[in-house]
Amino acid sequence: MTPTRSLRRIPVAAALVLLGATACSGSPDGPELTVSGAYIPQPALADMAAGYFTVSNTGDRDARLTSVTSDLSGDITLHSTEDNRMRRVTSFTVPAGGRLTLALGGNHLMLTDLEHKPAAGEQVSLRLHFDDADTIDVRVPVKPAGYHPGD
Ligand SMILES: [Cu+2]
Repeated sequence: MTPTRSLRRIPVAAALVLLGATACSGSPDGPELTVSGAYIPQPALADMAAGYFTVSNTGDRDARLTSVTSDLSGDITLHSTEDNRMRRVTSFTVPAGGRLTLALGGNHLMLTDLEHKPAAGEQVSLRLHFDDADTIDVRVPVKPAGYHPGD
């Protein structure tokens, strides 16, 4: 029964080769992040603005957005909204295979200590910092007050 035995061995050997190849392939596992749909509504006040965007994670590990920096604002904080009340949080999770959404009425950035009052049509650069992924720079358009994505 030698032929049967050797046939059975082939799949095992092939699987071991594949596992080895994956482990050495040089593309490290981890978060794979992209940012989309970013915008800042033209603020009503001169010293405070909000920011919204979506971070998608096609990687196999969660990432955490820990802070955002910008030339426009000396103080950007992360806020969640529960029962119409804002609460400052220290980070947002971008789940593996999922997304983090910052949107009107929910999670958002709060920009205070503004360099100037941003006007519709302007572009603002934001730098997103993660605890276990590279920083991401985004050019963010300032939209007219009352703008809703999809308008
Ligand atoms: Cu807020």
